[in-house]
Amino acid sequence: MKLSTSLSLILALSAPGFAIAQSGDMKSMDMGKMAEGTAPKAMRHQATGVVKAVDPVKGTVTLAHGPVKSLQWTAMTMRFAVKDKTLFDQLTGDKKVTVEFVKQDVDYVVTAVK
Ligand SMILES: [Cu+2]
Repeated sequence: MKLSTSLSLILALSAPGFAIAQSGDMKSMDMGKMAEGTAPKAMRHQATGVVKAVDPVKGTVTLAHGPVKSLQWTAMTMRFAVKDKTLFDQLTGDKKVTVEFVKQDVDYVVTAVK
């Protein structure tokens, strides 16, 4: 009797804890701030490269960038999404830039231009 009581107590205590951990994980996908510094998803990367093309309407920039160690990328030319339209002020053709970017779902999103 005593054993089954403590068992159900353990179950009752651990079940909600599990649910909280799960919803916390879900939230970190939307709220990058909460996961910042802990989850790889929220990690900021930096790349230096030359602006090859910009599409402010679609909100994308094509960069010929050098190696990105944090992602084990070699140099390549690729398209990034651009988080804020005001960043296009600094993203002009053939300009050499250093950008900060994060992975967001399947996209790499530029969050800052230096
Ligand atoms: Cu790349």
